[in-house]
Amino acid sequence: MAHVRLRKLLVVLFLGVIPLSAGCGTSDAAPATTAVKEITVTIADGKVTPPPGRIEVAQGQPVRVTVTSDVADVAHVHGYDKAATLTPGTPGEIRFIADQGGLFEVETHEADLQLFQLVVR
Ligand SMILES: [Cu+2]
Repeated sequence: MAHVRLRKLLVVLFLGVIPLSAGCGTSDAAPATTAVKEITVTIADGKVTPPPGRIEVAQGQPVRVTVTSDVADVAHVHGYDKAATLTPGTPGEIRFIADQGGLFEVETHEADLQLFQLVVR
């Protein structure tokens, strides 16, 4: 008797898992609880605003980095290896899901400025 019940329970659990894993393929249908972390940085006269510091996000959280520079440059998120070409005065955008934990430098390659450090935990 106990065996039969356990098997039924396992079947129910197994079926219950399927809809969750099927939803993983669509990255733009993020769960409603996972708000996009918006990070906005401005570069003017070689200065970064807000001043570079650590910005924490939750692992799995979608991140959108918007960088506006007064000179042409490339913004780069290390580890995730995502980059955006910056045209003077036009915001460049980098979007990704913070799915790897750790500390990642975000910088520009021409002016070699650190924009911030992304902490994913
Ligand atoms: Cu880089």
